[in-house]
Amino acid sequence: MIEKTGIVGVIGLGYIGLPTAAILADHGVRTIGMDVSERNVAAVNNGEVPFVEPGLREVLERAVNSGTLTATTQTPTADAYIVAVPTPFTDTHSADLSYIEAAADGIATKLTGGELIILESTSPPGATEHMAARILSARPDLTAEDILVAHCPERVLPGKIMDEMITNDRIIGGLTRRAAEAARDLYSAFCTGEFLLTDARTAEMAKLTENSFRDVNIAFANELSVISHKLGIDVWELIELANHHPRVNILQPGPGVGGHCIAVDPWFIVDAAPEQANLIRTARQTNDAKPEWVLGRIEQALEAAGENPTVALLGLAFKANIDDLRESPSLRIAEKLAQRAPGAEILAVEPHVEELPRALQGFSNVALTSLDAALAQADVVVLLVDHDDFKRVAPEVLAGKTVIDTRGTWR
Ligand code: SAJ
Repeated sequence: MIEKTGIVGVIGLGYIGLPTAAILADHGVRTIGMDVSERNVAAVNNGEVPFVEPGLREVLERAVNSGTLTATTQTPTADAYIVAVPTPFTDTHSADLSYIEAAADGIATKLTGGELIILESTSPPGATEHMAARILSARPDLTAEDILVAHCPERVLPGKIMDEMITNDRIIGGLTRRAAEAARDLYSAFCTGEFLLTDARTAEMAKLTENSFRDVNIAFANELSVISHKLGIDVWELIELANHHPRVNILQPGPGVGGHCIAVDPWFIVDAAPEQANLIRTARQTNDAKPEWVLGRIEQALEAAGENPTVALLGLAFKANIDDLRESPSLRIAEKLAQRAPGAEILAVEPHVEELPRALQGFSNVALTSLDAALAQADVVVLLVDHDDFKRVAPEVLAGKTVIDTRGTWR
């Protein structure tokens, strides 16, 4: 990277881009964040975080107040760019690279030669090469040697981003060795983890592999839970026992897999190698089928409960102790139940949201209630998310009710 402006441009100020920009700036690097949303940009310039992430606000405020971080809706002129935009998947489960392409088009207009461009967005194999080719096709005056391009996938856990972004090891995949080294030098401004240099395709695949590993392991646990239910075995005891083996470490079953990472990323591998990725595809299908299996159990319980039963659904978020509803299996279960059981009164309990999520609005049989109110009225209680608030429910409160505990929280 050639030093001209001393500025790093972070493209996309979402769950990853904003913490990255704030941490870089907080470590003294002059940073300009770019986002297409004027509202987000205005919030950031006021030191406000447009989503929930512990510890981010303090760092952002410090960076904005010291003047090292500003936000804009225009691609800035910079020595280095970090692209952290969404890579959603299409209806056919292939990656939608349009946000990366838009970022590349914006960056291309600003280059003078010697810049470092890092793709952080989770991407299918080949996306970094695609981004570089797109930039160069917009700038025929530049050659591949004039820009340094690398893929450095983010691997931070929502809820722990501010710690993990600094302490996690970083995989750095350069299109060239020189690009990987330049990216390593940039991250060394704040990252205390180990730097693992490789090529861009391997780095892309490493990130997808980590999330697929988890998805396959959860699918195994979910399949075990369905088998155990059929055989009258407590799956949580079963897994606990098996995990005493020194080389066995099975994850936990649940109502399905949610969020924008583990429920999405394995499909990028399937899309890249459809003939070969059979286990990974089957794991995705197994986890995606779990909400329907839980629904079947709830429907059976409601039938047994008689006329106009009341059911409490505890938790709508995609996992414990967060407010994130993206790809949430619990929300999907609530929505389908609202459609399929119009005679039942559904009491949804989600302590981390203020109002009924949009997907559930418009159903006259669904209300958002407190935990106590739901437990007082329900004939059937379904635990969908293992929020700490739910762990404290006393067994006496559940006596006489049909309980479906999809997380093994009340065992
Ligand atoms: N889940 C289970 N059983 C388990 C563990 C998780 O059913 O034993 C479910 C959760 O309830 C949730 C889903 O899986 O619905 C995903 O939750 P998670 O905590 O496993 O992961 P995410 O999606 O919050 O974050 C993952 C992390 N990846 C890995 O741990 C390999 C994180 O480090 C990544 O940075 C993130 O994906 C990402 O952005 O890709």
